[in-house]
Amino acid sequence: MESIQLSNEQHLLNLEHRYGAHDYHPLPVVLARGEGVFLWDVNEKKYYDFLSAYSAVNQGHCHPRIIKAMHDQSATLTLTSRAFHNNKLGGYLEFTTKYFGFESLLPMNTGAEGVETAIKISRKWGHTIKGIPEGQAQIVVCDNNFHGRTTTIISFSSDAGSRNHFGPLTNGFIHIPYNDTDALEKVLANNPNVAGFLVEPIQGEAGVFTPDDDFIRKAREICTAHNVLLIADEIQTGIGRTGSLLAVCGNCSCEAHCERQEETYIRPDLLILGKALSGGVYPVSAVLADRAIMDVIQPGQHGSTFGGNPLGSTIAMEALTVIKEEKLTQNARRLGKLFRAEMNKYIETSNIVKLVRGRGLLNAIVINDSEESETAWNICLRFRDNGLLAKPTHGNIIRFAPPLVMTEEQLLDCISIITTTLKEFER
Ligand code: IF1
Repeated sequence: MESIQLSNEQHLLNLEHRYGAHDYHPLPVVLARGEGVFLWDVNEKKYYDFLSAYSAVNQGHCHPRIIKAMHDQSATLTLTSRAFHNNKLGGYLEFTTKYFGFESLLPMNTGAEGVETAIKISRKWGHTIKGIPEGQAQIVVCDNNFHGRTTTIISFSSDAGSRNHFGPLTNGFIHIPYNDTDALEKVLANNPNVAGFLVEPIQGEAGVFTPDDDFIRKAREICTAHNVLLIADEIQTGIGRTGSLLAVCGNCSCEAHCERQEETYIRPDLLILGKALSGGVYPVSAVLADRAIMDVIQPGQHGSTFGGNPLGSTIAMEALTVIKEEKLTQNARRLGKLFRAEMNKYIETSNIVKLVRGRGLLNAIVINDSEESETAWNICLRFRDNGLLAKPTHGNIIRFAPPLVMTEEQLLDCISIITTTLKEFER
């Protein structure tokens, strides 16, 4: 039986290679089933998922409540387009705007569509409300950002691989170093045509760079002082991942699951959500803003075929309810502290890991080798052999982002797998 299963796995890999665009270099594993924090490959080998589909599966794979919501709605009505109203969108809009504390929501599908939507809203606000000369609106972005892969978004990417040969690039973006509010102040003080500042509260793809604790608060103050929109891309960091409902909440102390009773809550002008907004079950993204900003968009000026469909609306409401009712944000905060504490104990005696960093259950380790080395990749191959799936972000950095439903016992088991595997690479 073993030989037939192996050929099945190789057959599936061959199909991908032969018929698919080669736009990824996946870890060599073919997955067939997921439940909670676990994945199984085509040979029924079981793994802990330590990537969560890049933080889209915060609620765990195939969460029964979300699957039931999807199943029931998918047998009733999936899509009407926005040419007509449907009976789920209104409830979703009310539920989600109140959940995050904004007056309105523009529903889209992928994260990149959410970012593009926020760019369009900010530019139009700049031209029609702030009074920036038509076509001159600028948006400030950070070096080493990741906001998606459309041609406008890669126009302001620092990553040559994401940007090269895709020109002509979209103009209107000004780069500053990440975590540098002096640079932000300087640009905004000297350029009246800036409409917005687009920022990840923690830079995920760049290698889980956590900025200074007061970075977002200072950015909020500077944007307010210069009448510039603060645009928070929480597609990867949001919805409980960092131990706060939103990473812009910072290290607030409200254990009441971020009901934002804390004055520390830093409120962006535009909030972009995606990924775990649907629990990884269906593409759902959203841009939230108050009316004074959102209403620059009038009928016929923006939208999408699937945006706001009854199936996605239903799924997203259940996915958000699961986060709150199962207290997954608090779990992420508690287990994240445990993870970094245990990893730091190991690092004290390790010569293969330089450091661990992150917030909540969005963490990364930096491998003590050059960015060009294969060490991080080889470590992830051995993690796979030992029953845990993770993948390097850039070069020598490995991101660790398990589903937020993980238990302490499971996390300690994963830490054992991680440290035992890393010891194989000790010099
Ligand atoms: C890939 C990275 C992560 C995101 C933030 C917007 C988007 C993403 C902060 C766009 C998407 C995904 C895209 C996926 C891999 C993954 C990724 F490695 F690309 F950079 F997570 F870090 N803002 N991130 O993280 O959302 O359009 O994909 O729904 O493109 O390889 P999307």
